[in-house]
Amino acid sequence: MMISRNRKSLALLLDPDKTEGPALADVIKRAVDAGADFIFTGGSLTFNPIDKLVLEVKKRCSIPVVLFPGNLMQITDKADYVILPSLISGRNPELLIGNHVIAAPFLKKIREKVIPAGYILIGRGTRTSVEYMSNTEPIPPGKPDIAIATAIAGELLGMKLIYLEAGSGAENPVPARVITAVRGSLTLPLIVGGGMRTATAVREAYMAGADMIVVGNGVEENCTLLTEACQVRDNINLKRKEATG
Ligand code: 1GP
Repeated sequence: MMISRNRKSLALLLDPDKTEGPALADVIKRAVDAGADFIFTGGSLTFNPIDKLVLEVKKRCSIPVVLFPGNLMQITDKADYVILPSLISGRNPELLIGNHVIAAPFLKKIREKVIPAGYILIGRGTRTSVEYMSNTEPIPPGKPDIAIATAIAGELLGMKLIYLEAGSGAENPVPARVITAVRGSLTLPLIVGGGMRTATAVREAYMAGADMIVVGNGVEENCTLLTEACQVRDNINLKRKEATG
């Protein structure tokens, strides 16, 4: 499994529509220098073939590439892993099962790469692209019980991880109390992303229980975020190792 509850990890999200040419080379170099564990690719819109970005990243570094498809146009067999998200916080049947049925014959050929994930949106201010494009309501941030019940349902349905999402570019990240509540109710690994722009936000999310953190927009806005986030990850992993002997 690409993600574990025993070790914190950090992923950089590359939006395929924003990243080309020298900017791509630069951000990949920063990811390598910082020691990012994974590079996620995917986004709300599709201007370029996702294969092109995946192959470009793989040409430039050995960081495992994880496909995180925003829609059916973003399916490829070139990534190392493919997250198959079901938007279980929403009630849009296409994002719960419809798109999965369409993609299934293709995904069957790369079955060993596919990781079914319960994808849970938490509302964090202004409506995000993922809320609008998915045509779903996020879970209100003040309702951790609903987030917990949704995550447990995902685990019982056989998902292999839960992804708590504030939405790319969200005004605020998922609140720490929601992360803690969800993590404590699960045996699955927990990914948290959306709206993390500072090392402090990354630390808070890890300390609250995130096993993997995904950063995207924050890396574009703050060129030291990737390095700082990886340092936070390493410090927590080191302390945990020392504590467990
Ligand atoms: C999106 O959680 C990720 O799935 C990243 O969000 O771009 O806000 O960091 P940001």
